[in-house]
This record gives sequence, C-alpha cells and structure tokens, in this order.
Amino acid sequence: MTLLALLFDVDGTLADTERDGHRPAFNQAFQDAGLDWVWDVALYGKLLAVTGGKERMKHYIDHFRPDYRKPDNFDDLVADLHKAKTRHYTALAAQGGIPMRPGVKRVLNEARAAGLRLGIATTTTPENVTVLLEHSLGSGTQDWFEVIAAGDIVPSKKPAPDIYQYALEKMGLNPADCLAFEDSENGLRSSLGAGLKTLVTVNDYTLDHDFTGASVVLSDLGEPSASNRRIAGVDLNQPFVDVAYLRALHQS
Ligand code: XBP
Ligand code: MG
Repeated sequence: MTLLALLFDVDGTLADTERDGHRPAFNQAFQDAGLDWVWDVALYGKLLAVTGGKERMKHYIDHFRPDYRKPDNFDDLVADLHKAKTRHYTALAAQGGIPMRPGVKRVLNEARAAGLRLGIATTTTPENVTVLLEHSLGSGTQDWFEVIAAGDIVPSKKPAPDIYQYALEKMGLNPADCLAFEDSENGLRSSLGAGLKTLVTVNDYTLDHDFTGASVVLSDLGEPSASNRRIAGVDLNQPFVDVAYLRALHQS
C-alpha cells in the first residue's frame, strides 16, 4: 500500500476559522437583517454539532429559539442570510485575517515536493475555501489541490461520507491509498465512512470530541521548532508531522 494522496478538511483543520471567522460573519449577517440572533463563543460551540451554515441556522431556530415565529418564506430568509454571511466571511478572509494552523503550509509544501496528490473535502461554501487559500496560504495555492469538494455539491454534508467519496471519485483514487486530515467528530465520521485512515488535529471547539477510529489525534501538525502533542493513537515518536511521518502512519 503506497500513500498517493492527502485529503484535507478546511474549517478547524487548515485554519481556525470557526470562532473568529464564521461566527462573527453569521452575527454580522443577523445584525444587518435586524434580527436579535446573537451567537456567542459558547453557543456557537453547541451549534457546530450541525455542519453547514444554512443547516446550522435552521437548527438554531428549531432548538434554541422557541419564541421565534418562522415566516412563510423562512427557507428564502435563511438562504439570503447565508449569502450575506458568506460576503462577510470572504471579506474577512481576504484581509488575510485567518492564519493557517501550525505546520500546515510546511506539510503541504513537503507533500507537493514528494509528489503526493492533494484534495479538499469540506462542508463550507466553495468561495470561502478559495479566498482563504489565496490570502492565508498564498497566491495561486488553490491550484495545489486537484479537487476542492465543498458545500452543496453533495446532498448530505458531514458526518455523511459523501463529500470524501466525491473527492475520491473525482481524483480516481482508492481510499486505501490516501490519508484524511480532520479536526472534528463529524469530520472524522465522514472520512472513516469513506474508508479513509484519518489524522486528527484538535482545536478548542473539538478537544472533547469522540475521536474513536482516528489513526492518531494530535494537538496540531507541529513544526521542527515547535513540537506538537500526541493526544491519542499510534505513537511514531516524532515531534512534528512530515511526509515520512505520514507514510509511516499510513502503513501503521
Ligand atoms: C465546516 C462547517 C461549515 C462552516 C460554515 O465543517 O460546518 O458549516 O462552519 O460554512 P467541516 P458555511 O470542517 O467539518 O467541513 O456557512 O459556508 O456552510
Ligand atoms: Mg472541520
């Protein structure tokens, strides 16, 4: 079994986008529309149980706002709010305000140099990904990824395996020849469901998620100058992730 490709989640994995990116963008859209919907840091953590921004807004109304009377055109309202939210998010990302997580840029560069193929499988809106890559990873970096599988391109979002299966199919790859990178339980259920060995890097929102089935759970990818921490899974006795580490993890 040779490692041929790496498939990456975006939100929480490539960058810490949720708390200071998506969350304020939702709040700004709600405020623009004159709604009294306010998602603080703690509430947003609960809402992250549901992937997809439109799905998350509906979940919020159904489970947290029994007082709210839905208008007849509620689905249209949610769609409009989501468009506004995407404008706010992409404006923020275009300022380069959302940095890549430790080790991400280095591992991507090393993987490219080693001839590994790269893809993306995310539930977020496609333009969120391209703007983030362009401004936080670097100009032209979206071309590093053969496929950017994102958003409503599949009917069922994570934890369903559909988005990973879509990416694998577009790249003509067998799951056994790939590794997935995730940060959340929903993401892990999705990647495992598609048959992918998965490396998890946690963040503040996902620390206490159930990562049963992950090959390894790490604090982050680490850097040669800044070791990461292994939280669970196989111990390869290496203080940061590089291509040799990924090949060994894939074999393990
Ligand atoms: C990401 C998501 C997305 C983003 C918001 O999950 O759940 O909904 O929070 O993006 P994952 P949109 O990292 O598992 O892919 O508002 O564009 O949906
Ligand atoms: Mg994620």
